[in-house]
Amino acid sequence: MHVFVLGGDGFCGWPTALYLSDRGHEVTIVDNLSRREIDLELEVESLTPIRPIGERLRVWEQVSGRRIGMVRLDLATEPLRLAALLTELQPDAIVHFAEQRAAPYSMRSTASKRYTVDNNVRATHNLLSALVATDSRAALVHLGTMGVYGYGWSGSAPIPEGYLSVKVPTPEGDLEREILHPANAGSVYHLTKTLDQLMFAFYAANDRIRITDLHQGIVWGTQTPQTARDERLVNRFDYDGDYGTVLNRFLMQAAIDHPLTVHGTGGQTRAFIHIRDTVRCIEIALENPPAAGDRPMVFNQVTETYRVRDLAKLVSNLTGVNIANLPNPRQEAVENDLVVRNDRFLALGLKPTTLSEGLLDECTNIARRYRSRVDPSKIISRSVWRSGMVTADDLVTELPTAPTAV
Ligand code: NAD
Ligand code: USQ
Repeated sequence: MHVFVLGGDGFCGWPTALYLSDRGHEVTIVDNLSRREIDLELEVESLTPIRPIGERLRVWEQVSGRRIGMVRLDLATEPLRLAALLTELQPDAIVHFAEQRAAPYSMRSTASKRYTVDNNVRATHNLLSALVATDSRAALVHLGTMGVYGYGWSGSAPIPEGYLSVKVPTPEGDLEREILHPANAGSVYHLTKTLDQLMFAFYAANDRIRITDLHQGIVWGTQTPQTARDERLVNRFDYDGDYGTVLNRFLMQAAIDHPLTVHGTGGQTRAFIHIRDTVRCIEIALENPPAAGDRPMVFNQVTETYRVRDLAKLVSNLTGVNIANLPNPRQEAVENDLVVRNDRFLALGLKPTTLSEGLLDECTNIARRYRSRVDPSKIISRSVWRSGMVTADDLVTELPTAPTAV
């Protein structure tokens, strides 16, 4: 297949592009490199030293003998270029990662709220309308999020894969219907993903576009077999208070002996998936598109659920680092249960990579290796959901010296 990977320079997109290329697909990355610009704005860098995209692609060609195309294009503001690209290259499939994906960044300021909505909603709609305008036959796989369902809305009832069976009372008796699961966004970022869902429902019904929406949990880990082939192919590792996600942050914090930054009591339960499973799930989704005319197919792209405080205990027990309970900068349920169905990926052959000491170690080792790149002043999350919410002071102001090797 010729696959477009939109957002292919990012944390999930880069390893996916390499994996698909390694599996023999022709891959074209489309990315406006906005994520690298946000690093500059936040004055923070990936813990791992990611190389410029041109160098990444040259190295991949050297080590694999396979070429990946790259088009620098803003999906949100360049719909005509996008349409021209679809006409010229006629992709068989498109994987859409290209959105502003950090909930804290989306709540940081009025400008970042507007940017997140403008970027994400326009990118998705420009893509859908360009597919129609160019009569493209490409199947679309989009990265959505578990956060569209919200946390705690259905108590301990398992969250279905996208659609909920309901009974609609009518004078003639109940009508059985399947509706999109009610949207319960917990941030402006998550809100954009719920809007994406409505656009998908419309374009699948009206224009018969084949759409798969992957409701992904929090991705952890950093390397895949492909990104590990050469240091210059290393994947991103975000650790800062806006873009760093909880488990990777804990692993990085353990590597520099920084107390683990649990928000509140850590009673929040979330769904997780390792980056190696992310790339495999994308492949499975590409191989199993819905038929034209079908409603969007939804998969829950998760392998495990954990409570934040249990993750902190696990990392603390493994590494001896302390746990700090900090004021929570987010407006979210203090405690929630989470049971998620993921039968579809399992049925299609996913063998889940579960959280194991080995993998936690591998990730902590990467964090240890690049520990000198950590800026401790970027660790505490300071983007608050409502003005006036209290945030913690820095727990560490200087990077502790590295333990001497024996
Ligand atoms: P990322 O920020 O690392 O990568 C996103 C990429 O998209 C970046 O390279 C960025 O430059 C590009 N991009 C953004 N807006 C664009 C635009 N308008 N035009 C062209 N390119 C644009 O994010 P990620 O962690 O790789 O996440 C990828 C997708 O997966 C996102 O849609 C995110 O919502 C979803 N997701 C991520 C996680 C996670 O834990 N990282 C979990 C669930 C879902
Ligand atoms: N948390 C802490 N301490 C930290 C960081 C986070 O306790 O140092 C808590 C947060 O308060 C939250 C939970 O951990 O309750 C998860 O936070 P996160 O930053 O790891 O994840 P989240 O904001 O939900 O966003 C991430 C990705 C996003 C994706 C989402 C999947 O950035 O792109 O959509 O995970 S999901 O959570 O399933 O919606």
